[in-house]
Amino acid sequence: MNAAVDVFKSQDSRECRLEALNAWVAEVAALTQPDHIHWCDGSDAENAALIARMQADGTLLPLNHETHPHSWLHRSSPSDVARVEHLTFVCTPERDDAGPNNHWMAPAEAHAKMDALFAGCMRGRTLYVVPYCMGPIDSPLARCGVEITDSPYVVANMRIMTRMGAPALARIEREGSFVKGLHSVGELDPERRFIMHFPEELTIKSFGSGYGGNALLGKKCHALRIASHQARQEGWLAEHMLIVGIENPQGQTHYVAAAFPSACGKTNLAMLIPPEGYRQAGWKVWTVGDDICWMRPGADGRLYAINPEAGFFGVAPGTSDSSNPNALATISHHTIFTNVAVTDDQEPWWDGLDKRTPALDWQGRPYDPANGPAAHPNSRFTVSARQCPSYSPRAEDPQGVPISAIVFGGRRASLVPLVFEARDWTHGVLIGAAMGSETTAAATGAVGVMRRDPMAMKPFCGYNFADYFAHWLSFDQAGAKLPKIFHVNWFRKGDDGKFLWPGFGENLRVLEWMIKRVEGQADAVDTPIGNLPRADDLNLDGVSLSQEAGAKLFGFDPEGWRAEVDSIGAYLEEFGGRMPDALKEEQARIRSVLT
Ligand code: GTP
Ligand code: SPV
Ligand code: MN
Repeated sequence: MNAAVDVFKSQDSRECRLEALNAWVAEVAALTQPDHIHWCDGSDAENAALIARMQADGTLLPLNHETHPHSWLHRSSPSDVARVEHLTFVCTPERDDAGPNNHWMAPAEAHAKMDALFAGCMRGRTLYVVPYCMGPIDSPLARCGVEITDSPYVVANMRIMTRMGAPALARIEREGSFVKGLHSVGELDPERRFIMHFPEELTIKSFGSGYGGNALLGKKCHALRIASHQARQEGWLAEHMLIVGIENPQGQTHYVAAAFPSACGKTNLAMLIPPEGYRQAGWKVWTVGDDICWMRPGADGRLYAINPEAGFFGVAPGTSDSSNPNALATISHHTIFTNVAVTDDQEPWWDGLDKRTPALDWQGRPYDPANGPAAHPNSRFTVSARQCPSYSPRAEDPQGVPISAIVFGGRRASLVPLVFEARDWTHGVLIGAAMGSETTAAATGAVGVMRRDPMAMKPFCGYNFADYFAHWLSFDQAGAKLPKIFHVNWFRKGDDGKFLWPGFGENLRVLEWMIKRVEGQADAVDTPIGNLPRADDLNLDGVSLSQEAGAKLFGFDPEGWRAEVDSIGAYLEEFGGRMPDALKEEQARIRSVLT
């Protein structure tokens, strides 16, 4: 512990070469009144000292070091276990610029509210200055930020999730600009909790939560809400998408970016293990990213994508040797687990992992099924992407990877078939804009309620969705070689309430069809909602589907779709005159051929 204290105290007075950053740190310190200020360099020694500090005060609990070396359990406050969309605001000067898709507050009012919460909140605490880079440190697509936080847990997670420390600070000093994120756990009081974004000021203020997307400000706050605003100004896209490389037996790799809402299968698809027959034939799958994708057109007209993150903050429940062996291998060491259960020999455990019964639940109580699931449904692991066995050799390519296909998808128990293809870019943007999905435990609130979640960005778009759709449409220019756009639904259910499609590794069968469509080698049927495969356009060798399943997964129900397309039309209308005509016309065109 003494060593830990020394590491922190020795850096109390350190500053950087960028006056704007020194001035901001000084201003925040004057407001929050910390006992110490520590500039994070990201070193191993610093991390070891932080972990020692957190072990000493119980923030991190040791796990079984034989089965899970260098891994820890963190139990968050039971009222702080997910993103809080109702407390998340986009504070643009004009309300309409945030759009009906965001909660809005006037910037001056929001600053005053937040600064009142921050006043004196770090007394008795250390203020950590966390410089980070989103994206490979030498990538022109990467962008930097600095998070000020009083949570060592946040620092430890940011070190895994971003390129954190000295190299990021050096880039910030060189570039002179950075996104400012101010965070305090406060008292973890849900009544005194707000996540505020000021896109014009490239500023984030987050108070009262220590959890995931509320607190690791590089992730959803910077890399999506602020970055989507920057991307619109600068001509690129910041998306809630995984990036995966699919290598065919001929050794060609196509990269696919896929937007699914929170807890709808991004991490799983990014780490997919091919079914046995595919493995034998030579198919390989390469993980580039599992949650966020930044893309922009390259000189050849294609979209090039980077993963701005360096780690995975993945959903634990359901992760098993059969569903996602790559994830399980990734998290076998050097992992922080949050809100999982533990077995009697201190191994982390969650529902769906295996047949064992845990000793303690996520709150540290003796496990009792009457209290609900042992691990919180939104319990997570934080782990470096480099530990993933399928981590792509191109994952850190500063120029990014070329995207061949964009996939949208959600949890739709009924109506929506397994896969269909957009006719063209505008149709694809409409398909993304019309995405619907049942809500999950990744955010507080009711679970299983169908809502529109365009491009999986409902909680994350930092500006008016109507302008966002217009921005998407603007990529369709002369010379552009845009990816094909598809929609998938792994979550269609039968009359018995069970999933009809086996999912997980078997999803490669659907990806293969997409890639063949991109290459012009697979057939589809032209329907009003897009191009649908027949069951025999997919390789289904070794999959047994009932007749009901086949009919629902590959069928198209005109009556159901008429109602759906009407509902999409009504949704577009909610944005009034700002909604691009091209999308409204596309909706009307589809509706007209559905009669
Ligand atoms: P966030 O990190 O919240 O953005 O989530 P995510 O989109 O990465 O979701 P993830 O891959 O962690 O999956 C969430 C849940 O969906 C887990 O319980 C998975 O087991 C389940 N899931 C993922 N893929 C499939 C699939 O193909 N079929 C079915 N039935 N379930 C799936
Ligand atoms: C999500 O909710 O989409 C996540 C987890 O990836 S969080 O970091 O909390 O946003
Ligand atoms: Mn996510």
